[in-house]
Amino acid sequence: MAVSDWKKSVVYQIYPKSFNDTTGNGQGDINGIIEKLDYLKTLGVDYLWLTPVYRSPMNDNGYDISDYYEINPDFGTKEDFKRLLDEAHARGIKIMSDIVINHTSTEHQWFIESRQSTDSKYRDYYIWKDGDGDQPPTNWESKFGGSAWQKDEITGQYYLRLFDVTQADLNWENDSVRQDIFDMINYWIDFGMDGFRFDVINLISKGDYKNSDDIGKEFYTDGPRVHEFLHEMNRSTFGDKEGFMTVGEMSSTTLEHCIKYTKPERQELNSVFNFHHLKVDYKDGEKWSEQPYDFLELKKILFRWQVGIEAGGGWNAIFWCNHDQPRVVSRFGDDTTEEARVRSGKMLAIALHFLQGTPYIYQGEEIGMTNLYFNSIDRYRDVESLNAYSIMKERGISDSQAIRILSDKSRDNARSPVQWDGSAHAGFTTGTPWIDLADNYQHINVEQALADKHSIFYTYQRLIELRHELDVMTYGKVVPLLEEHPQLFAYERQLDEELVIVIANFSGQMVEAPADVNIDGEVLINNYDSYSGKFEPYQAIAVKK
Ligand code: TEU
Repeated sequence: MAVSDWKKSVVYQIYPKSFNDTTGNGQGDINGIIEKLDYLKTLGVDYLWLTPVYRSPMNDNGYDISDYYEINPDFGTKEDFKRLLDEAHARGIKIMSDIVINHTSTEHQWFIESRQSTDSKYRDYYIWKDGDGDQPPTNWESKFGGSAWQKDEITGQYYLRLFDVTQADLNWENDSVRQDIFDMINYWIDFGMDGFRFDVINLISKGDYKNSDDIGKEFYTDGPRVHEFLHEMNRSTFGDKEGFMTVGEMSSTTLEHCIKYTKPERQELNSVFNFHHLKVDYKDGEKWSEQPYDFLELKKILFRWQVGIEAGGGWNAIFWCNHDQPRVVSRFGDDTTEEARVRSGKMLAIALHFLQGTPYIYQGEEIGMTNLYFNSIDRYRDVESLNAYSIMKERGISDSQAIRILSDKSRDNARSPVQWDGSAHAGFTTGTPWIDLADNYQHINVEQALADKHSIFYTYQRLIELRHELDVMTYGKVVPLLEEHPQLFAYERQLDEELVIVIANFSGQMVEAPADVNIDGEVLINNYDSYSGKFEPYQAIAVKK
């Protein structure tokens, strides 16, 4: 059942390169997505978000765009994309595309012209500065490691690149840059898109270019003109399109800013991703560390955002996984036995999907795909992981420790091919996949999941149905429960007379039911057949009072 209210929708994220290959070249393509639309319809999702499929040298797998108006031939053609839209729409599924406008590839025509001379018409499309003596203009660091400034030999100036050296930051202060971007967005709206995901959109407004005590974040995160720029973008592009879905990816943002980004009357965006809850396994803020996750901190952060966004009149996106994150069942669940994987996979789904905001499911999450446990650096493909590996080695971390850290944290964990069946390469390709698969595809795959009515897949399917049916899941107030409990994650949703209670045991042990929580009522979902009065390992239950 498709829903007309965007707030009741559930989004499924597709990483096309790893979704389904129809040509045998080892990389997924747009036709591969079309082939699986019936599967996605069975799951019941309302929107698909595709990570970038535009022309790109693929140094950052498409987040380095060299032509916003063309489709990367590795993925197919514009006609294929048009057919995807039509075929999806015929099934009541809408499509969101990814808009990457903080930076372009250095192979984009604007940058090629920009770097030629300080007089180029496009010079001011990017951020060029003189060095400080023989040092870069400031001490800012790239999010992918190294200085955030790259010296260019042609003019001797440096350009800013917050990500890879081949991803140059655009200069949003320039009116022509904004106009060209808005024209491009309007082109894709006219093409038939139903929504957009905006990449690192809270980094577009740079403030002062000064040395930082940190890596520079404070000068460009939620920068001085960001709300003005987003409002202008909204007014110049999608703002008046009824039901158009927009989500902004916000790097290191704050609750206060996210309320502003999403409060409808401010006319900026519909919803936001923030990542604070996914840093609970960073040691002192360092991603590339070995650190068990902090459960109490996870709850604290999620609830702070749940309650805060609602009180401020904003809107959240809720998610465990995306193409930049390790697999959640390996991270906050337990993939060490088949029983634990299935139980904890379902538990994580239930714990998340009753929260407030728009739920996102990342490809493969619905069948409980796991991390990859690659044992050598040659198996990694991701630019961030490869840079992190070199930096760890330079810092004297041993090879085995660096590999252990990557196997927990690398973005490649999310980027291996979707496991469709137990045949060669999990049915993803007839050729050689661009990245290795997890070894477990013979028993963890879509074919198996569909055949087993107790699989994780059917938990996701049921959760989507419930969200469509029960207003309380969308509009209910969130009331955190048992905030200090070391194993249970619990909350209520309340809407008028309706009350739903959700309790999830994040541990692999039996947990006594706390005296102050009563879960009598109509069981909406339970990942065990019954409830004994105690919570079984990874048990999760939602009841309606
Ligand atoms: O990611 C934004 C971002 O900040 C990432 O660096 C993320 O925090 C990191 O991968 C986690 O360690 C977006 C895209 O989702 C990502 O795939 C791109 O590489 C990045 O922007 C640059 O476009």
